[in-house]
Amino acid sequence: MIDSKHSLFIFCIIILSACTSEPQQKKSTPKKPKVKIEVPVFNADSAYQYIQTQVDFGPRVISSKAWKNCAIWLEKKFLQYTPNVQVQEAATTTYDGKHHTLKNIIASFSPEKNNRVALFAHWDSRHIADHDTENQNSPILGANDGGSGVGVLIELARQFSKKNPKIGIDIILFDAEDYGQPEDSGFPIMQDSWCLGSQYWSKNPHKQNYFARYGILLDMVGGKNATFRHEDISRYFASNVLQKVWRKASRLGFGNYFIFENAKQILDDHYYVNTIIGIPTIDIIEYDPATETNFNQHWHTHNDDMDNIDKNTLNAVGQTLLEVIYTE
Ligand code: AHN
Ligand code: ZN
Repeated sequence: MIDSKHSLFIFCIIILSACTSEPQQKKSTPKKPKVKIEVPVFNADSAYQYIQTQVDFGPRVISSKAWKNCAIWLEKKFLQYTPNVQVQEAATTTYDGKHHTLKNIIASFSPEKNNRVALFAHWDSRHIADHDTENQNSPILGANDGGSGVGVLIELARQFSKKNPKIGIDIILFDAEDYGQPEDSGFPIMQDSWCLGSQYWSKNPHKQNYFARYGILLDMVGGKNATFRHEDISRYFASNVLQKVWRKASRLGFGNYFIFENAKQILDDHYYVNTIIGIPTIDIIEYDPATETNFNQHWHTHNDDMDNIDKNTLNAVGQTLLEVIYTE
């Protein structure tokens, strides 16, 4: 029999030995070895330079000299990173009754894969400065509006060529997004006057039976202190993609750019991609609830130049996209 005095003694011995003995080996169930995914580092300097090159051509208005030269440069640039580059051409008529041949520029990575994501931007710039107080009838440089999305996507193409993502990617640069009919144009109202390149591509994708799991459109992603919100068309068609992208952004510390707030609907290329070809697509677009236009004060003015481009914003968007793509 062990009396109470002895049992206390034994208890103390056990406690003491527990305290002094070597730390016991943790018994843990064997885990799957976690493969750390290496996500490349976005280079905002290179994205910035790609915007500069576009702006140096001048305003990229359909059929202009600058537009032609920029198209050649974009095609050549993508060919440095993938052999699968297509320039899709189509006849189009703008609201002012002019006839043009638009060019959508498409770069594909791992075209044989079925698991694909599409990345979009528009590469044209607006033919007028209808929100400026001066020279409203001359075209704008569109460093942010047009140039920034393209600059980020070229840098992504460079990254894909260095390290192939697991999924297939298509980068699609739409033409004639920004040739929309202004107020008081004097021409009869034309429906669907914006986004001519994306309307054409959505009806005639570059590949038969083309499909992607989801799409991400970049529009005005280079402005200083830009904020991006959950735009309403994106929310309706692709709220899971919004969640995925915004969560990645905040985990990377870009929560000051990617705000978890809803925003009004914006008619942009993603509208036609969602409604015509049915690829769930979001728009990452600068949105300021406090301004009249909901964009920044340079929007559709001659101040949309390189002074308006901030590498920190390019980095927030570019690094977030790399994180999304390389963790798929
Ligand atoms: C309209 O203003 C109709 N849509 C905004 C889409 C846009 C214009 N993005 C760039 N420029
Ligand atoms: Zn525009």
